Amino acid sequence: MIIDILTIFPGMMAGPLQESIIGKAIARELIEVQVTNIRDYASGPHRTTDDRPFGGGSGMVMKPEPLAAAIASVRAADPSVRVILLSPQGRIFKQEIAFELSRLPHVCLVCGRYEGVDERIRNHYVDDEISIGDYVLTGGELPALTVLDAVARLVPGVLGSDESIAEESFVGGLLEYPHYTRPEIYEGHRVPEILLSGNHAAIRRWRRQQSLLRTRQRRPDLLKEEILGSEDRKLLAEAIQRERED
Ligand code: 9D3
Repeated sequence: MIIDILTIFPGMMAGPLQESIIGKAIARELIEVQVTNIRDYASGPHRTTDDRPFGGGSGMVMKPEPLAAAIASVRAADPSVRVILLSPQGRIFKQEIAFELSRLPHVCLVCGRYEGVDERIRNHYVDDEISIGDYVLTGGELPALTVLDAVARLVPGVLGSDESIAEESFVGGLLEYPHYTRPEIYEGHRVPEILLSGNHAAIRRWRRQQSLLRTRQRRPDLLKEEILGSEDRKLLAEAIQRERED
C-alpha cells in the first residue's frame, strides 16, 4: 500500500515514520510512505502557501494553487488514488474507516493548516474528508499520522501473529479485559487469582465478563451497539450481581 502525505511541515513526519511497527513496515516495504512538502509546488519569490481570506476576518487560508498542484502530481502518477483532506469538518475517524482505507492500494492524506483550505480544493480536488475527533488541533499533520498508524497496522503482514487484529477492542465492540504480567505481587497488589489457576476455560469466561462489565461502566454507548448473546447476558448479569454484593 502507498500512502502519500502532503504537508507544509514535512519535518513533523520523520520521527514517527522511523519508529516501531510503522518504521518496520516501511523498512519491510509492506507500506510505502511518500512525504511531499506542499511548498515545493508554490511559486513566487516567497513560495507562499497561505493568503488572507476574501470577505475579511482573522487568520489565513491555504491558497488553492500549491495544494492543487501537489494533489495533481499525485493523481498524475496514479489516477486511482483516494485523496483525503484531514479537516475538523470531516467524518469522524473510526476503526471501520481504517479497515476501509487499508483495502485501498493508494491513499493521499492532505494536511490542512491555518484556518483551513480554500473551499474550491475541498470541492474539486479532494475525494473524502476526515476529522479524528471533536477537539481543536493546529493542523492536519497529527491526524494524518493517526490515520496512517491505524491503517498501516491493518495491512497484511504488518502485525506479528502475536498481535493479531482478529480479537481486539472495538472490532468486537467491547473494551479489553484487564492485563497483568510479572511480578505476581506488585507493591502489595496481587494479580487476580484466576489468572494463575491454569484453568483456561475459567480464564476465558473471566476475561469476557471483565470486558462486558468494563464496557458497561466506561462506554455504555458501545454496549448498546452490540447485541449480546445469551451467554454474554448471563456473564454480565452475574458480574453486576457480584458488584452489588460488594
Ligand atoms: C480557531 C480555528 N477554528 C475554529 C474553531 C477552526 C479550525 C481550523 C483549523 C480548527 C482547527 C484547525 C486545524 N485542525 C485540523 O486541520 C484538523 C483537525 C482538528 O483540529 N481536530 C480533529 N481532527 C482534525 S483533522 C484536521
